[in-house]
Amino acid sequence: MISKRKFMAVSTAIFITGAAPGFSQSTPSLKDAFKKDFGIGTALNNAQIEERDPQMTAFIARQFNMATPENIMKSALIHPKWDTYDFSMGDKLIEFGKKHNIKINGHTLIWHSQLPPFIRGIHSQDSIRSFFTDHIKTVAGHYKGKVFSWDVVNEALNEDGTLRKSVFLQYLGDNYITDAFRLAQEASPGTELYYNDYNNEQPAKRAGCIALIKKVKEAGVRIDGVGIQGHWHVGKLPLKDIEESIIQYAALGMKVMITELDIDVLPRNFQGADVSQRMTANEQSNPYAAGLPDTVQQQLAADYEALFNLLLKHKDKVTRVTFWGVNDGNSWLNNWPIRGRTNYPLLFDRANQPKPAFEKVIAATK
Ligand code: 9MR
Repeated sequence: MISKRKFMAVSTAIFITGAAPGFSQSTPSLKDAFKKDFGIGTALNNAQIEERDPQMTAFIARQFNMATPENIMKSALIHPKWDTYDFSMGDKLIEFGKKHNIKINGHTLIWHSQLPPFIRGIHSQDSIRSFFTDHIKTVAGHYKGKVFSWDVVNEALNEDGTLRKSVFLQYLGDNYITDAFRLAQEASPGTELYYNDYNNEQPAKRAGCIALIKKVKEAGVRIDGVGIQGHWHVGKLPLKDIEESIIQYAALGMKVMITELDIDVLPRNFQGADVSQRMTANEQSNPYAAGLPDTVQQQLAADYEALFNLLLKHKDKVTRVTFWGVNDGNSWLNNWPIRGRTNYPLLFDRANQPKPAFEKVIAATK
């Protein structure tokens, strides 16, 4: 018989090598470790929502208590034609959430990107207004009482804090954000309503975000929280800006969330997550295809540790931290801003084994 001490030694060795099959059974659970602090979420892709791999399903259910659909609720997919909505995948996600005790954050009602193709043929204010109103009423109405929260408006700001010249701003004017929150509230009164963006921890964009929140509130319309997406780069986490933003957003009565967390380890010449921005591949652009060097692995772990220490310091204001993908293999950063690279931005490797960053994040709770 194996003694308890020996068992601990063996499992610690396995933890370090991360090689044992089935090891995930003894991996600590993020959602449990942070139970008293904030919710722990992940983005889910189609295969995960459809439970194509039972081990993946069990892993998700063990690690996370909140989830955001990575793509399936975006307007291009859920509202493919003027009069046609497709709720099939979204409904599966709701079932997934119920079955595994995972709260769903709807993503997203109003976004300038991933719009249905028919929008390009519309050039009248009335038609854009009808699309906007029907879309919010129908989608938020369909998921009334089923999603915990909505990212009502996503990425409406430019880097300098001004409003992005989206189709909505162009045709509906600068009250469209307030209108979106009002419509969402009417269609789904019990649901938390958020504004979500990347780089909105940066001072200029943060100021724009604060102005946006104030404008909605001053119109007497409900807004419950703000999502800082958190697409950051290894060795360059803007911790001071993040802290300042948490404090300032919370001072407006907002719940603060990190909604799409990942830490890019590959070369990049700009910050943020504008999906229309791309880079051209060259010989240096995919340096870690054969594995992540230990120095970068340790830097990634140190970044995650510092970030979670900061988030725990402000756990009275931070309500959720959502990773943008379950494991490194799922991450959009393998294909953006250059397709087909090998990135390592999350806490679990391609086999769902915990990385050193995971250990640091769990240790931060102790
Ligand atoms: O991760 C998503 C990726 O699969 C899509 O191709 C991409 C295209 O729109 O959107 C990604 O998710 C984005 C999120 O919806 C909003 N913030 C930035 C995210 C990363 O681009």
